[in-house]
This record gives sequence, structure tokens and C-alpha cells, in this order.
Amino acid sequence: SQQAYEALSPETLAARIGAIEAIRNRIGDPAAWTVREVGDGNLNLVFIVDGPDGSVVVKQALPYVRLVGDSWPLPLKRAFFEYNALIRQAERDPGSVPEVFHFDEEQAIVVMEFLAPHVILRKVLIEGGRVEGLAEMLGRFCARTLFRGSDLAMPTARRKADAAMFLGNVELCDITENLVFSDPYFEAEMNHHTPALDPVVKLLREDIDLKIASQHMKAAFATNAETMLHGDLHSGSVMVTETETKVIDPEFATYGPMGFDVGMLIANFLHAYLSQPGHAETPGARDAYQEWILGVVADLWAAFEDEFSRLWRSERTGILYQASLFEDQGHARGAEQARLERLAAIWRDTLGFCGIEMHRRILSLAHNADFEKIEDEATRARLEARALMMGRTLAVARGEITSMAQVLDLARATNKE
Ligand code: SR1
Ligand code: MG
Repeated sequence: SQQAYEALSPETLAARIGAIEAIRNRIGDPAAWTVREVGDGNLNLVFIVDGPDGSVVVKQALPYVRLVGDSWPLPLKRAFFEYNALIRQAERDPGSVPEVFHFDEEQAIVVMEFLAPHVILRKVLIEGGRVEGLAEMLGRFCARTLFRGSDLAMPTARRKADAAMFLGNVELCDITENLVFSDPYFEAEMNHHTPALDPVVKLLREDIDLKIASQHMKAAFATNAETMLHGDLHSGSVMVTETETKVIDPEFATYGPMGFDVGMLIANFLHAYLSQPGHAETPGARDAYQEWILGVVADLWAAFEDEFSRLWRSERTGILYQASLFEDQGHARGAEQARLERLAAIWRDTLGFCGIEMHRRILSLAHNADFEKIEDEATRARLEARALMMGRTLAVARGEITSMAQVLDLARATNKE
């Protein structure tokens, strides 16, 4: 559009975008649209627009961080990164993300498929709901988008162009670099935590090994431009029905290490697991539900490994570990050994990122409803302390934890402390 940027409102939306054919054709006459603003995230405006023939979601970036206000400006360009990530994710894992119908860079607007009756996964996990195929879809999504966005699969000139473009998402990377990797470990201005956690927080902030681990993970995030990441893959970025899972909100997309997305996702499942005693009513039902969550964590990693391995064997068309290098070793033994070594490196990173994400959602600016919704402060602090201690072990001992069984045992032991 030629008009200078202006934030939409439910009152102005139909007049502002009603003439766009791609939207009109899909949902019908703008004179009959009804518009609701439903954004409850930290950054953007989100509208659901219902027309006579259907509905769409209109997402618009604001020039500042919604959670904080206009004292924290944030570039509109994040809508460009979100749009570009969405179309790549749709190519690399068809059906995994909402379909995009229209993008307007100047107005920072992405118009996309309205997912219904999907709800945010975090809400489902807090309420004890289950989703068929959740782990498999998420594990496959990670493997496909991470593998196919890297030099394992892409023509390297395209990967380099994409890396250069997505590394331009500087301000959102800056949020992650500060809020995730540094703020939890000192008294940063925007931090907040449940007051009864003070002694545990003191312990963590005096922990040299943990500080070093967090900075090693930050170095990996900031400098290892391995693949296109979703960049903010937590349970608030996943929408589900009882049988379907979709991934949304890749505005933090950047080029970074594969373990980042997987680790963040697992951290959020572990928060769902460890916060359950603050939500579930009956211990029997709670125990079974917690075990279901751990099953999701295990199956997610297994699905990631399986799909990554399948792609490794069938789509290794990039400049890395070329098949021709290994041809003289019967049954491509060398390529298989290399695959296992890559997966071991991703696993170690995954644990590191997971531990750090478990900390930042309790100590930094942006928290998780999983714990925030626990009204009784003493209960919340007790459960959050467990998550902090588990996060510490994962981050610091990431090189020694070599199996998922160890992670699950650690979660079960932590849940009893
Ligand atoms: C200021 S933005 C805070 C957090 O919200 C987003 O969802 C990201 O997770 C970010 O770290
Ligand atoms: Mg988001």
C-alpha cells in the first residue's frame, strides 16, 4: 500500500483492507464483516475477521513492544520476517503452519488462515488436555524445517542469502540474546520473580558454571547460523485441536543452531509437567497426565531423530557431508557415523537451550502462564524452584546427559523434591 503505516482497529479494519481481493474472495463482502481484536501475546495486534463466507486472521506488528508500551520501540520489519518464515515453513513442512493470503510490508500486516477450532497448546496443557499426534507433528516439523533450511539440503547460495536476510532480524534476536541468555543471571531491570524464590535465585546467580553455560549457549545462538529457526517455539506458538497441531508466530525467525527450537519446545513441555501439581485436582489423574507429558517429550525427540535421519539419507543435497565423500565405505557407514555425531551435537545443544529457557520463563521479563496461573504463591514458588534446579542441571551437565531416559528420570526426581 502507498499509505504510511497506521495501526488497525476493529472500527477501521474493513475500510482499510476490505478492497483486497485475496481477502474479499475468501470471506465475502466487507460491509458484513465483524472484527474482534484478540491479541494476548507480548508484541502485536491480532484480529479475527468474520465475513459472510468465512474468517481470516489479520496480524499487524506495532512499532513497540505491546507488553511494555511505546517506551520500548520495536521495528515493524518483524512482520516481513514472519511472512518469509511462514512461506518457507509451508514449503518445508506442508500443512504445518497457517496459510498466508496477503502480506503488506509497509503496514506490517499478514493476513492468514483462521485456525478453528484450534486453541493455544499452553492452555490445553494447563487444563490437562491431550492431543493425538502432537509429539510426532512437532518432532517432524522441527526436523523438516531445520534440515531443509540448512546447508545439509539447500543450495548454498540460497542458504547464504536466506541467512543474510534472516540475520537482519536484529532487534528480535536482541530480545532473545538479552531476555533468554543473560537477564536471568543478574538483576536486570525488567526481571521479576515470585518473591519466595529469592534464596534459589541468589544461588543461581552465584553459580559460575551456570553463567558460563548460559553464555556458551548464547554464543551458539548468536554465531552458529546453521539453519532457519522458528525462533520462539514454545507452547504459546502452537495451536491444536484434539487431533491436529499447527505452528504459528515465527516473527523471531533467524538463522541459528538446530537445538534452539527443539530445546525451547521441550523446556515448555517440562514447565507444563512441573507446574501440573498447581493445577490438577486429583493426584491420580495428575500423575497419569504428567506421564503423558513426559511421553510427548520422549516421542517428540524420537520423531525429530527419525525424520532427521530419513532426510539425512534421502535429501542430503547441500554442501555438507556429501554422499560422494562416503561412497568408498560399504553401506555408507561414514555417512551414518556422521549422522549420529551431528545428532549427538544437536542433542547436547537442545539440553543446553532447554535449561536456559526453563530459567528465563521464571526469572526474566516474559513468564509462562503454566506457573503464573498458580495463585497460591507458596505452591508456585515451590514448583518454580524445581524447574529452576532442573534447568540448571540440563544446562550445566548437557555434555553428560546422553539419553532421553536420563532427562525423564531427572524430571520425575525433580517433581518429587
Ligand atoms: C518482549 S518480548 C518477550 C517474549 O515474548 C515473545 O513471545 C518471546 O518469547 C520474547 O522473548
Ligand atoms: Mg509470539
